[in-house]
Amino acid sequence: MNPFYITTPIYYINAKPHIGHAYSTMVADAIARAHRLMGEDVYFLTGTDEHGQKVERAAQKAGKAPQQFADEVAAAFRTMCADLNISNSDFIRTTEPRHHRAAQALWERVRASGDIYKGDYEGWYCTVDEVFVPEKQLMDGRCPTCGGPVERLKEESYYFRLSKYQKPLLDLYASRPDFLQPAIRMNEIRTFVEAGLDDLSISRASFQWGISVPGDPAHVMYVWFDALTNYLTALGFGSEDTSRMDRYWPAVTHLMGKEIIRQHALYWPAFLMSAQLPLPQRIIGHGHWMMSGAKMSKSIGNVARYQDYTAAFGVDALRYFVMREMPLGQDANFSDEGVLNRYNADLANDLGNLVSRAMTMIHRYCDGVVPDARPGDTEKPEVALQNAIKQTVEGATHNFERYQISLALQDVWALIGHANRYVVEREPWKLAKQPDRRALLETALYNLADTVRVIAGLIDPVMPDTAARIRRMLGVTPQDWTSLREVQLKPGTRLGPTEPLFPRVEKTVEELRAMSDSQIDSHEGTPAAPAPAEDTRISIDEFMKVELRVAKVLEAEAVPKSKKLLKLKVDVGAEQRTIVAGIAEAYQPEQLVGRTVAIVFNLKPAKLMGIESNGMVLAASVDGGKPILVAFDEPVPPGARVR
Ligand code: ME8
Repeated sequence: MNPFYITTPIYYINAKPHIGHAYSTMVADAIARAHRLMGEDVYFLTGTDEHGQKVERAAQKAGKAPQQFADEVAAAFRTMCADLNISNSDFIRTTEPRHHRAAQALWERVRASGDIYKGDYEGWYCTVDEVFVPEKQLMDGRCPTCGGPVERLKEESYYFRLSKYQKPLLDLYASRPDFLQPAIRMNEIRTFVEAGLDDLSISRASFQWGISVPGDPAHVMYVWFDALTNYLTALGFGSEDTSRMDRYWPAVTHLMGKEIIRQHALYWPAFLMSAQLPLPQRIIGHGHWMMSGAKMSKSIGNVARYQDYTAAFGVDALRYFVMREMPLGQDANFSDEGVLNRYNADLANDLGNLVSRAMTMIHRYCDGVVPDARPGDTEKPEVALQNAIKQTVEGATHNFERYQISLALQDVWALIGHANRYVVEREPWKLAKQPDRRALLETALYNLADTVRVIAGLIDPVMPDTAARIRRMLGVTPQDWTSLREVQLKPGTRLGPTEPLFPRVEKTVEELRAMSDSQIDSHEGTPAAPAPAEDTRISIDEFMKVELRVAKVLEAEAVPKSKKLLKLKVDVGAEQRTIVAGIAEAYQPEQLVGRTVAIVFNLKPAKLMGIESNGMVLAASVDGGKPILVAFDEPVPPGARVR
């Protein structure tokens, strides 16, 4: 079996995990699971990065000793892995003795190569990113990466001869163009290295929370030297047992957010070259989840918590959303509307309906036993479906190999769409009423069941629990991808009991938010350090992007089966619109007709309970109370801008 080693970044423990950390971990998990299905011997590492000034300060703020603080927050990351069904082989913490040994062993090897010397560092440091920032890179006196404040350092420091590795690094990038993906990142890093490299300060003497420099305990290692080594520690580097090192190094894929590519694609290979160790096979930098127009970040505090989404939609739905929504390398927007829409459209409608139809009809028309495909197989719709299955297996597995999970899911959803259309085309419920067409009915149901089997196999890395549930309903066991197409469903297989996969969520985004607000407290096991006070105010330009306008309610009616929603027809001056508002508990429809309200005019349309809503009515929300509509002091004509 081919060895395949996949890593996530190890996360800083200055605050609890958010969707960004959950994302990298879920993607790495899907990649690990896909490679297991490809028949490879997978080792999958994640963990926590626990040293450095940022963590030391967060612990101080929380009034705790760093180790105690680290233990508490690291536990939240470990819990995240369990919560999200992550199949990691190991969870590494940089405060563990095995890691101290490994980092010191790497330091010794680098020193033995003559690449470490002592000097004085004077310059700027960003504690949020734990990076030294050259004066010329400052932006308005702040960190160019996170925009946070930098501080002046003047201390004795050990240096790594990074400058010596400029040429070897450029040779590496030239000889292995797929070393770093996507390609755009490779271009950036190459340009950066071409501009020349300064030696890198790799120790700090002004604080304590780190791994001591061998032979000089007044210094702790620069946290990135320490952190990057974790990828070797987990394989037993620096210990007696080198079996995992021999097996999995360097068959490694390092996955991370694009903001830490420099450390991985530049520092890390340079350290490894110096230590005379083989270089990683591949580095993949993914994009950022944005929220409210900025990168979701614990330092800024604009974060979404994975727990709110797994509670409302389930773990697999969150895994599906993030992996479908963010194409490799690109940024994507995280929004409640996005999650809700994808859940109802892709999971409840497309996938859920297909599986439920296939199962229900086999139970109903064939006593719950998979029928045999009969003559009729050669008819056009059957051939087209067979071809679609073949293409999807090839396309999706190829996309998984290229780490293009979003594209792989698109492939699978195209097949789901095809199968749903096949049902409509064959109309098995009509065939069931015509005994002379029994053979075609059985063929259609066999084909559907077999398509569902393939779909379960292909979604397995992203939605392992759903795949297992579908297999239980189908009465089959897991299959390697190598046999997914050749080994088909056996006629005569007895189905298991049918269960609903993704019941539609009929709640509005506002209702879901209200639910998650009330749950937040129960998730706060150990208190995280408060995020450093950052300026989250927006500029007038940003505010002006939101078009608030006056509207007059022309009609109002209750939305059937919803306690909270009202459907409004409003006059906004130049046009009339339908808006669905979550105010039914506070207002009767007849109270609203003729009333003037304020709305968000340029909101993208959203479907609520099947009704397209074009805008949002503004209301005050008081904790635990009902919404109170915004009103105007004097009559204002519909369409007037509010600013
Ligand atoms: O950088 N969108 O740790 P960290 C997508 N300890 N991914 C995000 C994200 C977002 N908005 N925010 C965070 C560190 N991530 C170092 C790493 S590795 C040897 C040391 C994910 O806690 C993404 O993977 O700041 C990003 O690279 C990582 O969390 C940063 O986590």
